[in-house]
Amino acid sequence: MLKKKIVFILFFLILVNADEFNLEVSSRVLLLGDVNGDCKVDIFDLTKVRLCYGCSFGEGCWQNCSVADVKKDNKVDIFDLATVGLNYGREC
Ligand SMILES: [Ca+2]
Repeated sequence: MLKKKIVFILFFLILVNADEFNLEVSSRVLLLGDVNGDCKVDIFDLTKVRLCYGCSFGEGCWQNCSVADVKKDNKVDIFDLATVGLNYGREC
């Protein structure tokens, strides 16, 4: 029950902040949550965000983790993780 509440709250926060999400189409990201650019949101994307969790712009990890910043706010945090989770299973 608590997990459902947390997921709902995260989903609500994402909807509230939806205008902040960068949905631009670049050569690398075509699908929101597709961190590795393979047109699928799957365990590999979730793992990348998990491994980069807490990394932010200016840190040494940023070179490898900037792709995990799905929300494009210069940090890899719960919103990036939630975005991948909410889009999990989607394909281009
Ligand atoms: Ca992917």
